[in-house]
Amino acid sequence: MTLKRVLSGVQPTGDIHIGNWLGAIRNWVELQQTHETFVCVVDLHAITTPHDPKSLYKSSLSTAALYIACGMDPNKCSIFIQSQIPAHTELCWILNCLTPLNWMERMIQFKEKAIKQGENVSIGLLDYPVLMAADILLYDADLVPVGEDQKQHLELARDIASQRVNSKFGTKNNPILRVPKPLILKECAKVMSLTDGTKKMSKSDPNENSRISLLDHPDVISKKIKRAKTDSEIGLEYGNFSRPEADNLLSIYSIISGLGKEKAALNCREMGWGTFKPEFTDAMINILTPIQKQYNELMNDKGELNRVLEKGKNTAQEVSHVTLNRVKEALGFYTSS
Ligand code: AQP
Repeated sequence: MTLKRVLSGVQPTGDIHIGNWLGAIRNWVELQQTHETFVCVVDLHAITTPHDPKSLYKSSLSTAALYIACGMDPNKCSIFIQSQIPAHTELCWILNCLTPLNWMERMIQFKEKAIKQGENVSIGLLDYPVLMAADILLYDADLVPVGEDQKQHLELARDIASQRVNSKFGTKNNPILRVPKPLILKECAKVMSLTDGTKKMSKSDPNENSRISLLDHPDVISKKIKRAKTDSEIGLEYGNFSRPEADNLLSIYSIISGLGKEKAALNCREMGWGTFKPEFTDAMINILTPIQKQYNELMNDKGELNRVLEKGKNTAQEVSHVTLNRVKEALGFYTSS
């Protein structure tokens, strides 16, 4: 029996934070046991906003090392750097020519990021979701584990595959592209900022205190949690819209403490913030310490990391080549045998 495929990735645009981890990477670790899993460092996406070449290089390796440190096993999955596989940009161009412009102008993330960039907004930023569609469709992914913020982009990838490629160039019994499904966790699908519980935790937030990065030193973690926004009520609870910080911190705590949703709620029902915050800090440091240890080992042995990325690249190349050729043949491109 062939295993179902999974594809996902994170942009090397800064330090990976607990939102990226709880909303996406945590999911991959489970899925690699039962699925053929491809995880990439989406560096081509990282240049859709202004970037520094030195940081991109460092962050690409560091992101791959963090995947492994978070539990991705190179013997069970393929880990690779997106820009090493030219098929991503080639399929992106083909899909660009099939995707209506007004589909792209509706994308919420584009609108939000474009406002921040003003006059300098690039075509690449508008095109980001088509490149993301190419990333996914190249690997015939059945499932794409992402955070809530990427749901709209996933829907776009599904529409491009079904309405713009399969229905125009394929047949019902012989579709050209597999139509992927999003996999969004119920818990922590959208981790919110520590300084504003109504805003998504994000790498690009200029306020460092808004996020906990996976590589933050314990002292920094402790300081950020001390400064995290709270309210004047006693006891933490889920789902009270007037208390977004309580919902956010309790949701994170339920996972990092290992207690689960109900037990965490029961334990913290009557807890004041002064008792909760030190417990939250301990749980966070406990869960991040082994990740940081393995990350440091990998970064001190780049040979091993390079071997993993080379192996991932080879597998990704083989798989993506097959899909790209299938698309090109269906669209009438000359392909030598
Ligand atoms: N706050 C979040 N909660 C849950 N999941 C999240 N993800 C991102 N932020 C949260 C998920 O992490 C994966 C990788 O995201 P990305 O790096 O490709 O881009 P992003 O969604 O734009 O993440 P950031 O941190 O907000 O980066 P910047 O600030 O650079 O844009 C995705 O699966 C995403 O859903």
